[in-house]
Amino acid sequence: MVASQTIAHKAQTETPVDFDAVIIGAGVSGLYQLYRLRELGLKVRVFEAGTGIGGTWYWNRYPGARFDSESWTYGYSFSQELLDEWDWEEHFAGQPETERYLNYVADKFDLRRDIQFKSRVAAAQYRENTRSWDLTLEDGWHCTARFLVTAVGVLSAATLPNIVGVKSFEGPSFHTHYWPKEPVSFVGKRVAVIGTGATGIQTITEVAKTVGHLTVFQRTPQWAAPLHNARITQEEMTHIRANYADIFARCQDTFGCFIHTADPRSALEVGVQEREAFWEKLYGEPGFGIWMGNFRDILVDRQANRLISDFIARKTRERVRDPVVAEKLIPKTYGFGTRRVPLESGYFEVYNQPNVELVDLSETPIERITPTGIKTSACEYEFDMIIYATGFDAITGAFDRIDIRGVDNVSLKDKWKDGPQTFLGIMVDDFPNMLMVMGPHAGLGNFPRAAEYSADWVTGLIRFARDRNLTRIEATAAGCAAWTDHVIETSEGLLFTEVDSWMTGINRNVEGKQVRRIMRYSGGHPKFRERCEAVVADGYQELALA
Ligand code: N01
Repeated sequence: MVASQTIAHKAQTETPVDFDAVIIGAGVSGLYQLYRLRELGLKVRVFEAGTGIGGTWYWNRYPGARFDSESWTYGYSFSQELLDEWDWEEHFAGQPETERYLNYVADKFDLRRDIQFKSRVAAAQYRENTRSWDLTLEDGWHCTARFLVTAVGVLSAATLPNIVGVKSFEGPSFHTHYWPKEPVSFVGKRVAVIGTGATGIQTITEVAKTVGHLTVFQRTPQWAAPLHNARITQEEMTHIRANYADIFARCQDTFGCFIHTADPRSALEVGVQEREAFWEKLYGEPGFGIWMGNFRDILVDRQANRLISDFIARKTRERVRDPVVAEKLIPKTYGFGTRRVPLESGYFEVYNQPNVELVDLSETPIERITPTGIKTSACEYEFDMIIYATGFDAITGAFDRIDIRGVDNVSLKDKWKDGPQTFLGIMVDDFPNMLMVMGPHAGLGNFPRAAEYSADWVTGLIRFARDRNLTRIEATAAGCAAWTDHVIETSEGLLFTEVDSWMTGINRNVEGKQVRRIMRYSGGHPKFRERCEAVVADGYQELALA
């Protein structure tokens, strides 16, 4: 009986598939995943909604877009040749430079020939009889693949605000994520920006340089700190290149794969003068040191968090001339670092400009968007342009937008309606042969560092299956439950879990995303890798393989 079942199944799995693997997304993780799976000799197709390479760095071409990770920690580490060839221009590269870099990578490794652009995946259905996935694109195009690898990004499902009349404005309006490729001029224009997250802060700072008049609509202020970007000199690049091995090794050792390591001291155990001097130093240094390289307890201990919050508040007050405006810009409902800290380049000084106005929506909420502008509870504003920097349906949003169905037609969106359940953030029970690169419950941080690891792990598993003629890989329900519990456990005691933000799954513009959920692994990347390696060392026995 068992033998004949096996033979019958073999025949079914011999039904030809169009591709060994389909990857959704040609961003940082999708490109690298393609490179790796091709190395295995697999027939791979990448579906990409955009017309070009880059994912995040293809779409987010809004003014001022740049990353907050040091460029030289952000590039791929897998190819010595690539490291030798590519010179970063800035310590924190802007969107054009990063997009150029990813295009360079795609060309160097001849990746484009397996990428199908303008191809948004609308549905993916697992077929048990063939142990494969049926993929349908938005335009109805259809194909089959043994493995479905999602590389859809963490912040890729942009959301407009759920404000009445949002479509009624008659002038140009843009969501920052869908910024046009053509230059947009703000000169002499009355421009509104809604949203003051990391994107809003970058946009506002850049728009303010040339705008006629800028009005910023702020619902929640942000704790932001200086980026201190600079160009990279030839000598610096030579030094960076000589030290790449150390740089990447150091990133591997840190919690979020950044170059910054937490200081082992408690903020409460050092004297006031020493603490202030340390914070002054961090505030004056480039990058995320103030967040990731700070005393070990600022993100877990309320008193330590209060102290660093007071320090940053003082800095903000020093930089904003009008004390009333300064107070509006200082968060009062959550502490420093419990939301993702935006790094800024002159953001607070923007509010010293006579042509910039801050509207605090907690005092005067927006009632509607009108054909000519924005109406708050206090007055009606007229604008030539509205910019929505209103963020994303983060982490699970890009999955929700695809109708993904597994065994017995179970819908992934339904399965995750109360929060994601995964095994290692890579697999989900009931969804055999679906592998997620940087899915929910993966650790966040310096994205390419974590994505490279994730794609390597996925590649290892596919190689293992291929070498043993296994055609069905699935996480067990028990494995998913245990990992999900562990992810929740690792978040306990971290102050960020008490705060509404995209990191806790909140998006007030999206139905069903109003309740905080644990969306990411908070045990740090070294521990994450340790757990993943244990699964490999054990011959993947924790998975159901057939
Ligand atoms: O999105 P956000 P983002 N009415 O969700 C407001 C990464 N990133 O695109 O806070 C009025 O942070 C909303 O208000 P509130 C980075 O990880 C990286 O800015 O919900 N306002 C908030 O102010 C970042 O954290 C980099 O009360 C509304 C803003 O819109 C992540 O992307 C650069 C509203 C959304 O902020 C997301 O950042 C940029 C409404 N109806 C971004 N709806 C680099 O390193 C929303 N808001 C590179």
